[in-house]
Amino acid sequence: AAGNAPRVHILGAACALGAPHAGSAHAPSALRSAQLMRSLIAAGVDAQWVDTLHPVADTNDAFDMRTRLELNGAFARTLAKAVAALPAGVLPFVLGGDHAIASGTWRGVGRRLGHAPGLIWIDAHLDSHTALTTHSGNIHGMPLAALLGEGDPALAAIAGPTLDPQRTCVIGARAWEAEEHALLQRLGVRVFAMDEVRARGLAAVFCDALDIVRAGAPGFGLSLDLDAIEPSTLPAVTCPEVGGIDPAALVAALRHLRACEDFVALELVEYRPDLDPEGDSAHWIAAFAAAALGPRPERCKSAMKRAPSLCQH
Ligand code: 6HN
Ligand code: MN
Ligand code: MN
Ligand code: MN
Repeated sequence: AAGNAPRVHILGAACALGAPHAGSAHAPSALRSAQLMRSLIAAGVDAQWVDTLHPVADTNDAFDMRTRLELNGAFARTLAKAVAALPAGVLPFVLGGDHAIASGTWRGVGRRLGHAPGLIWIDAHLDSHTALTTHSGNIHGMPLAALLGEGDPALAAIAGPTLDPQRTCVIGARAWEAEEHALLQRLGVRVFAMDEVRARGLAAVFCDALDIVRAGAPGFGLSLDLDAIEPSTLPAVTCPEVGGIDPAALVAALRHLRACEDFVALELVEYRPDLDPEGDSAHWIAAFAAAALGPRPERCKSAMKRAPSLCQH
């Protein structure tokens, strides 16, 4: 691989205990044997699959809220520890699983940095319920609130820094309940809803998002919930919502991350291989990962630290 390519360590998080369907638990094994690794290596990414973590149970069907919180919290704690233990200098790429795993991933990333990372959360949803406001009872609707320190301690008090709402933003939201929207507003998290993405274009919104998450402290990450993408092109997700992000536009936006030396971790969640018999969704997943993780462009090295330079060409 090229000398300026980040070293990527992939961790599978084979947990669907936060979702109403168990299919996303099989995403790591499906993607590992599909074109993901080949496509990363072809893109010049120095990627190594380190481990795949498994939860103690396969489905959340039978569990009450207390048990769901404890089981998802236990998995997230294990994941946070595994992320924190990766060697210094590598870029963690966490592959879910449903989005509840994020409540562990970003605590672990914060432990590596020694402070809260900035975080771009690309999602059709806001994932900002607590156990007291949830309508569905599904834990994958809660991880962003938990990372911001809100809700039950089983999810919200995992070891590691709490996110700074001023350095957190959501892109692509189009389906939420009032309580979770009110929480993000109260905390001051910027939400680039799908209407705004459509009106201004993803590139412009993504540049604004980079400015938000890169301000104030070094180190930011991206959590990509695949249900943010338009489901007629990427249908293999647990909670599809019509009117999503164009996948080609997302590939173009993600390429900007290559020029950011302070981009420190990637998470990709909610893929359901059981809904993807032809591998069409897996093809897009490989394209997103290669776009975000590919080698840095040599000629841009001197401008790497300057976010505005990304947005003015
Ligand atoms: N996800 N707001 C809904 C709920 O069940 O609380 C949807 C959550 C979806 C979560 O896709 O990561
Ligand atoms: Mn989500
Ligand atoms: Mn979602
Ligand atoms: Mn640009």
